[in-house]
Amino acid sequence: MIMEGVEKRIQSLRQQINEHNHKYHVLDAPVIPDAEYDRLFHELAELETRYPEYTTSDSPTQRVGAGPLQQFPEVAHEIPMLSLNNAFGETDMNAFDRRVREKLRKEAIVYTAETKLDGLAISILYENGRLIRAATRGDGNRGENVTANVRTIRTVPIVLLGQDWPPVLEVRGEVFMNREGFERLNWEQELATAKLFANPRNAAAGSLRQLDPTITARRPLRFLAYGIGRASSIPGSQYETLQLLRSFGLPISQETRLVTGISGCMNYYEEIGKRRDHLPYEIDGVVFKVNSITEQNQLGFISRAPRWAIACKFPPREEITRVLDIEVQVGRTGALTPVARLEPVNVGGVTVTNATLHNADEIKRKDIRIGDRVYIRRAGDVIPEVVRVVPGGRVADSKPFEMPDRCPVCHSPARRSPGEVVSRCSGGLVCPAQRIQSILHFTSRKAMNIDGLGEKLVEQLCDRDLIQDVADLYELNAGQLAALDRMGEKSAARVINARDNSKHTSLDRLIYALGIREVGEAAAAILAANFESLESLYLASIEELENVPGIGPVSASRIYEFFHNKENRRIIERLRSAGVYWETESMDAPEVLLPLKGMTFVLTGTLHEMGRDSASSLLRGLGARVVGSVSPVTNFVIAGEAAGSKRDKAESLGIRILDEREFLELLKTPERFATVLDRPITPNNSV
Ligand code: I6G
Repeated sequence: MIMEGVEKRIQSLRQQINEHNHKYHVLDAPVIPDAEYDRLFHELAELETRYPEYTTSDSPTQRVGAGPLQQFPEVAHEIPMLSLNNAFGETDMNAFDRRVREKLRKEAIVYTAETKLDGLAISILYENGRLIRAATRGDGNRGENVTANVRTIRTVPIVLLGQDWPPVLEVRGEVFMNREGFERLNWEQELATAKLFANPRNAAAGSLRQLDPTITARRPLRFLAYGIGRASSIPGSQYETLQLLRSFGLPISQETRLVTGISGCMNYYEEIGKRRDHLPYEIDGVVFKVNSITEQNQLGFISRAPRWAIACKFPPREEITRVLDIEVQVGRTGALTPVARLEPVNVGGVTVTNATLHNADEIKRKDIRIGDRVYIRRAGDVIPEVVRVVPGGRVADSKPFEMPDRCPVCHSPARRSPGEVVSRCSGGLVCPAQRIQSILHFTSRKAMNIDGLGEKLVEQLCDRDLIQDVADLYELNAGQLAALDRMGEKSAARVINARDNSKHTSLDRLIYALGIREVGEAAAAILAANFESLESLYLASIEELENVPGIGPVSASRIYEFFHNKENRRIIERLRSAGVYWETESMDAPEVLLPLKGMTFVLTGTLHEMGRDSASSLLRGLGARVVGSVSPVTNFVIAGEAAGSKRDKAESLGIRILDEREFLELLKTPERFATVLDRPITPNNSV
């Protein structure tokens, strides 16, 4: 009698725990506090210890039951685990849909649309609602028996919920790791100085294939079911199949939809493509399946893939290649950027031979060396970057990379200001690497506005040594220009005319045209308004410059440095001698150029592209207040990498937080900061 009571209690506890497990791990919606769950679990474990005769392998206490294996036994799949044919865009999808329509003689096909996780396919066999075997796909006919490991995955039920399951049910799906679990695992691996995993897929595969299930149990593996292999009965459609699996407590993707025809498929593909980076797990495409099982049977199989399903892949965006060399490039502003020269590799349809390494800190952090095998990423139109080193492939005598302490082009000293991540050439207007860019900046519309002097022309002028610096522009004659490629007398005359018209300018335009670092249009206007002549700017001390509202300490020292460089002053004097003259009166009132006036910013964390100091001066130059702590009057918090408590505080106060990419994007048109304040920022960062 008492024993009957114990057995009943054990059964009731198991049922409650299974249901709570499902609510917690699968539905993400726990209904009892953790402490209450622990209490139920302990009570069950205690009863099973006291009455071992009632312990069964399907008890929730037995997830990690088995000891380590020597090797995984082989499993034969009664129904082979096939693969899917791939489509790489709309043309392939059209062909697939046409084949299906022709074979079924139907106008429009209803498909289920699902995400294709980047994980490992497995088969889980349930008999009478109990998990009895799990196997990897292997070669499709034979896989490895990984039952003990799959039992440790919290989202896989050991006992199915409800009573309506078919007595034999083979569930198929994907084992994977979500991004958060992957990051956490690698962090733990790093702490334990253990091998880091290159990506979530490798981490999932490595974790599932552990001979010791106690190790797998500690890994954040998850499972999503996508179909049924063997079963004593199945529903009439793929969509109903998924709903049925869900009712048994099995997790299915929340992104599953029913779509009609090719337009339905392509809309889904595009929608998921946009949200891809925001999903909690990595996917490499979407899968479309003819929804009706009768129609699936009519279509059948071709070689080793169903004719009724297709995986429509996203272009791969990460590929592996080798770093052949690391070179340092010099940009217009003198920024030294290390660039990896790569063994050519195709990333998402584009051959990549170079990738940015950003700066010395990034190289050090990722420990990228010449000869390393690396992952290359290309996201949209951005410059390809080296994401990380492939573990274990390093050549024996490789050395950490050192940034040069001189500009590789003009050999002027390279400087790195405190708080900045970028080193810069101090050569200013004399550095040939900065020449073409600085001339183009000088001629640009908002600077000297010399129409017709575009990139191709400036390149030719520099290549033929007709100009060395901006002052040489005013020495050019029409004959020299007319002799250049794709130039005639008429176009040459037009350029000369525009050049001559540019001679009459304003002080703010001239200051802006000089391309002083940290001095954009707004700062140039502020300087022109405060100093009225170039001479008084030459004479200003760093302190005086710093005291100008809108000019921060970093800009102040850049301005000071620029006007105290003899070569720069010589160029300005040559401009003057060539007839360039400027009104001291600013043409544009500075207020107009202060789009961030009245806004308060806080910068926190590491900003990789421009550094916090540069960002502050830039913001101040645009009229913003930059302060050190977050308060209810803060308008924006710019959160770089490893932003901590300031970010948290901003979150709690509901203040706009921008990451570095969003911030840089907005800086391109600073007027948009005001618009962003009025509306939420879209999750895909397309501000
Ligand atoms: O590898 C796969 C991933 C996802 C699949 C699959 C799937 O459906 C969402 N479905 C089938 C039928 C197969 N492989 C064979």
